[in-house]
Amino acid sequence: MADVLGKLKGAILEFDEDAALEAAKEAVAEGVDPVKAIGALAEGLNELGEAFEKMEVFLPEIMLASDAFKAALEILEPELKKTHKEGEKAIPVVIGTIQGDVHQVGKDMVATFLTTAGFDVHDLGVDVAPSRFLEEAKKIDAKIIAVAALMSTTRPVQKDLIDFLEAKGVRDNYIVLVGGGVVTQEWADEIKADGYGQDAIATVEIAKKLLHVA
Ligand code: B12
Repeated sequence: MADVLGKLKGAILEFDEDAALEAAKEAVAEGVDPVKAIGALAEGLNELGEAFEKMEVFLPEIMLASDAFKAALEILEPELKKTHKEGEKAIPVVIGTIQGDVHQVGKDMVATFLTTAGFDVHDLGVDVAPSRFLEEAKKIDAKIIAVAALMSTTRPVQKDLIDFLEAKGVRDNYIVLVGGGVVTQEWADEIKADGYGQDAIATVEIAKKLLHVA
């Protein structure tokens, strides 16, 4: 198993979509835990992020690696969903990456894990305006609004969303969860978010805890 996990991570580090697809198929064939397999992909992308910071790799390579990640995730998702328990009432969640920010991969991972855990996830994609979050939340009668921000320039827009909900008099109708690379528990506390998810698994746990369904 360690070998397949290494291949998944390696494929991302080499921004090789074909290799990522092969490794994902191998992981499925070998019955590797999909959570571990997706974790290996994420580890690769985060390591590449560190290399990007040191200017050892550049944006085009990061884009290729993200595409490889998404392609492999598609293969692994059905395996993850097999662990989903039927019969639970699906709690509606709206998720998206905040306005000005096009980072998608981590938010997609969170959406996948929440879906697998039995939530009814409505993914608004990336670059989502605060008003759009509220519009969708009202439409589907969401219990949770989950908002990603990956950059220090877009993190403040998470606060704008909370302020917007407050101004509209609907703040208490929703559990607001924040996450993404630049987000911390301190930031979540500062902007009075209801919860912070450090990663996809932690987000599922905090969502269930706040809904008292854990
Ligand atoms: C991949 C990537 C890109 C890809 C995104 C492709 C895509 N479709 O997603 C591309 C190449 C497009 C890109 C573009 C840019 N990027 Co970029 N990118 C990254 C990189 C390398 C990895 C992010 C990633 O996917 N990580 C893997 C996932 C699995 O991890 P994650 O996102 O953190 O998600 C986990 C948790 O955070 C959490 N989580 C995530 N979302 C949510 C949501 C909720 C609700 C919750 C509870 C939890 C949660 O769970 C996830 C799973 O465990 C990061 C480096 C880094 N260290 O983050 C830079 C990084 C985020 N990018 C950065 C920058 C600056 C940019 C650009 C401005 C670059 C440029 N000069 O053009 C543009 C931004 C354009 C824009 N307007 O948004 C900076 C931000 C710096 C800062 N602090 O502000 C970073 C940190 C790199 C750096 N050190 O300089 N980028």
